[in-house]
Amino acid sequence: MKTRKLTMAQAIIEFLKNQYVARDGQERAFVAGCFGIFGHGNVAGLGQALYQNADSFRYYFTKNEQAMVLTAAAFAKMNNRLRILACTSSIGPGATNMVTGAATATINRLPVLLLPGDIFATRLVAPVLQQLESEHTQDIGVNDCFKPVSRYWDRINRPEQLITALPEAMRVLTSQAETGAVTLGLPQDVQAEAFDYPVELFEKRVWTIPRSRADVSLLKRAAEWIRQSKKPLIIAGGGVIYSEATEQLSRFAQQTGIPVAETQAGKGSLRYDHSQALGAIGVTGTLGANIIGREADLVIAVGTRYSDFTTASKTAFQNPDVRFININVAEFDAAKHSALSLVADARVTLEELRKMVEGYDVGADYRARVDKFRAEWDAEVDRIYHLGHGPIVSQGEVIGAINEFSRPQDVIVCAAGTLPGDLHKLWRTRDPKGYHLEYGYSCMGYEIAGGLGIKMADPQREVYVIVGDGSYLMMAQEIVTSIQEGYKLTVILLDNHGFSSIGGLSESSGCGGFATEYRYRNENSGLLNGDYLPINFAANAASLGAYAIKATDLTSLKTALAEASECDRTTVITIAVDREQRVPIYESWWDVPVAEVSEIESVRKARGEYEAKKRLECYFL
Ligand SMILES: Cc1ncc(C[n+]2csc(CCOP(=O)(O)OP(=O)(O)O)c2C)c(N)n1
Ligand SMILES: [Mg+2]
Repeated sequence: MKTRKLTMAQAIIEFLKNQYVARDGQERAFVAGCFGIFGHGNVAGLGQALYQNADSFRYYFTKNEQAMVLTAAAFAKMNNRLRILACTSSIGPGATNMVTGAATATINRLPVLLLPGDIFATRLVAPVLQQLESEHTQDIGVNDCFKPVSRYWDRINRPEQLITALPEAMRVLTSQAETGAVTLGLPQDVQAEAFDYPVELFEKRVWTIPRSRADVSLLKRAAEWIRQSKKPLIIAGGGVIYSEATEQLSRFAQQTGIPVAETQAGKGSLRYDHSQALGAIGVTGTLGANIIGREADLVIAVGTRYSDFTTASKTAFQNPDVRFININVAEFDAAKHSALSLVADARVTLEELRKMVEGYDVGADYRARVDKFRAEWDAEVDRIYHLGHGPIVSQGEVIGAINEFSRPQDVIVCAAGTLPGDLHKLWRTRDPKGYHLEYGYSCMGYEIAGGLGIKMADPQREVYVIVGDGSYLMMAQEIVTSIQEGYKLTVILLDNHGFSSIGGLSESSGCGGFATEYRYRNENSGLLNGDYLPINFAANAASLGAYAIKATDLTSLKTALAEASECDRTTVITIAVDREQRVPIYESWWDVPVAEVSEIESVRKARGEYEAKKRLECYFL
């Protein structure tokens, strides 16, 4: 057997450089490089291997370990999961900082490869700096925290364990059904140990991404169900976009007349002005999608995991005879709602089904109804885009100004607060990759870190990061990395003195917006209801190296957007928005339990309303 003597860390990098994926005959290198922060747990091992490979495998110096995983997740999402970044950290806090990023990736079904350092396998020098000790075992450490948030987890206690671990890691990372965070804990001593690895481990390997077809008899039954349906609805999830099935979906919808509603991850599956596009569905859905969903006798869900925002906490589908057909690469998701499960790729399945239902049409009345909803929604978006609210502008107007300024191929990115809901309803998407919401984990701090990953994936597009003041305060430091690497972002920061979203939720559950505003502590009341804190966001962004602009109204916002598009480095535009001017909910509901007993009258009232809505939740057995 021919072998190559490498350290365990060198072997990992050598292996990663030679991994490729192919789909539809198109081949590409899978791992685009490695993000990291060095500490004693990785600098001499993996750090040495990265240093040695710096010309052929790019290393990026991030500023926070959680952020780098979010950047990697966004990069994978933008690449439709066909290209990833690895992330390395030291042991201890560097590693556990990545846990939130791992959860974000796994929940959103996005591949990231995490390489945290780990405690000494030899154990003699324990406890090493930052080691978690246990009285009952020496076989535990903080990297065990990654187990529930990883789709594959391993600890490489001997260098030769890589020979079986690395192919497993790749299998999961490239699996469209199983993908998520893959974590390999790398003990700091083993990273530096050499082994005679078989040369085959480092040969070019191409992982084919299949387009799996559905079971033929189930497909026939699905076609029958479609033919029998009078009020069908398609729900397009992220799987439509990952599978690059948007054209097939468009054809299917046009041919049959079946309207299409979109989840957060699925938004962009159709252009906003497509004849069958009803826009967003669920808690943050449009009126048309929510009414059609409520009455639907057949829901064809493509590539969605049916989050509570999509199902309006299981209240969205009220037709007692409603049936579900789920097209999904993951058996787990395909089985939800007792559906007819088509465990298959969206693109091939939509095309096969379309041919099988030729001649079927929803009928003129249903088509007309969809047209009417679409026209009404267009008018509603126009109304909100041009509300004329003052003196402080509304969030909807800011969204409108960005949408009207941006080019179709540009990307809007967001993750948490009131913005995701407003964007889901209002953003007019003109490109399948133009709308990037991390709404699986809704992780505050994803916005700027994620924006960086998007820009790295496709530098030709302008990336508009729209971020609340709360989320900005949680994690803005990747502005520095964006400037370091020359990946320009346009960040629009909406200042509403704290948490409009959770503040609103607090009010509607009877808690009066308690502790959701950035205010001084009031010495008399003892509460945080003094004056607003004087936070200067523009100065903060400028101090990180960004070009900062303070906009005060829509006119200055538009001028700032134009200025930002001319600027070659990351630009942060700040604008105050009226936290009380909210975009309405369009006949939907979200289950947030209200206290069953309370001394406060507003809570008791909220509980009464809560119980009435709760009764609408369905089991779909
Ligand atoms: C890391 C993290 N912590 C807490 C939350 C819960 N949460 C959701 S939205 C929100 C407030 C967001 O504030 P901001 O970004 O200013 O947006 P706004 O609500 O004002 O629109 C919080 C705390 C979260 N999603 N992520
Ligand atoms: Mg805010």
